[in-house]
Amino acid sequence: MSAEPSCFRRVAAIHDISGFGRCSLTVIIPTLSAMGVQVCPVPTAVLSTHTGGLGEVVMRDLTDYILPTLSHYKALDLSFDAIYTGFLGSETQIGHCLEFFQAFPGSLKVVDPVMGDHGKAYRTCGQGIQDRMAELVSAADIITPNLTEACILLKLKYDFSSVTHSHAKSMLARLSEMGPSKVIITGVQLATGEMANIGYDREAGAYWYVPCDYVPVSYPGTGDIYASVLVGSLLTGDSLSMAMGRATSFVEIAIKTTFSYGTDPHYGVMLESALPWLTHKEIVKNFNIL
Ligand code: PXL
Repeated sequence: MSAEPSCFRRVAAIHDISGFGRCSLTVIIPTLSAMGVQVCPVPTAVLSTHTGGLGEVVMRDLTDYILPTLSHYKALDLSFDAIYTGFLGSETQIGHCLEFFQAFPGSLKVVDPVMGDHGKAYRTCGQGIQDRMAELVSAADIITPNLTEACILLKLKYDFSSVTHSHAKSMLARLSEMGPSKVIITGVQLATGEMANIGYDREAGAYWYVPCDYVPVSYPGTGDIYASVLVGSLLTGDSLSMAMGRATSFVEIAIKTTFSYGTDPHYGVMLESALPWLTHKEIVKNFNIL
């Protein structure tokens, strides 16, 4: 049997799977698949729903699944174009992600340091996880924190309602100094009044921002969808700014579609109706120099 041609991309996705509420692996797998990228899920936990307000969650921890799975993949001599990590339930799981990174040094290492939102750390994310997440970030090539998570990583107090261009650039540069050569911060209210996703490519020496329309509702899972489109775009040839443009447009379409139906925000975005957009490969140029 021959290996698959190298133009076909493969990602190991180390995240939880939440059955209802459209976040983590339930949105990551379809998003990357629609972009032509194979996802090999490495579930860290199985939950009945996300933890964002749907009552008593049923959860089964899968920490002891991660390293034996890594051994199996090594025995099979598999390779991955990217290792992509997200919501992690414990410091031990973060250590296992570091082992995955070490086992596949040639893979793109993408860390979505899921720790909180709206200025607050998630209930499940104590100081131990926050410290260990900083270690995982140091080993990453690309990170995609939201503004809350960026503040946690930089040990900044989340007290600014808007961010000047120079402050935005300094946060991106300081996060990059921790290790990753590409840094995105999502959901930043710029001092110009625009809501934007901002990014820095250290190798290109370039700072970018992609404005997004404000919608007065927040949905779980949009960070997972954003990072998945970003990974899919980068793996299929986009530059960082193009990938940011594609990811922002797609999340915006999914959010606006969902908002137009007025559904319960806890149910997440109506990803299924937005997915066909991802199969178009049109050029994106909705990015600006920061
Ligand atoms: O989308 C991030 C996420 C992932 N996994 C679980 C979550 C959340 C956000 O709330 O609860 C279980």
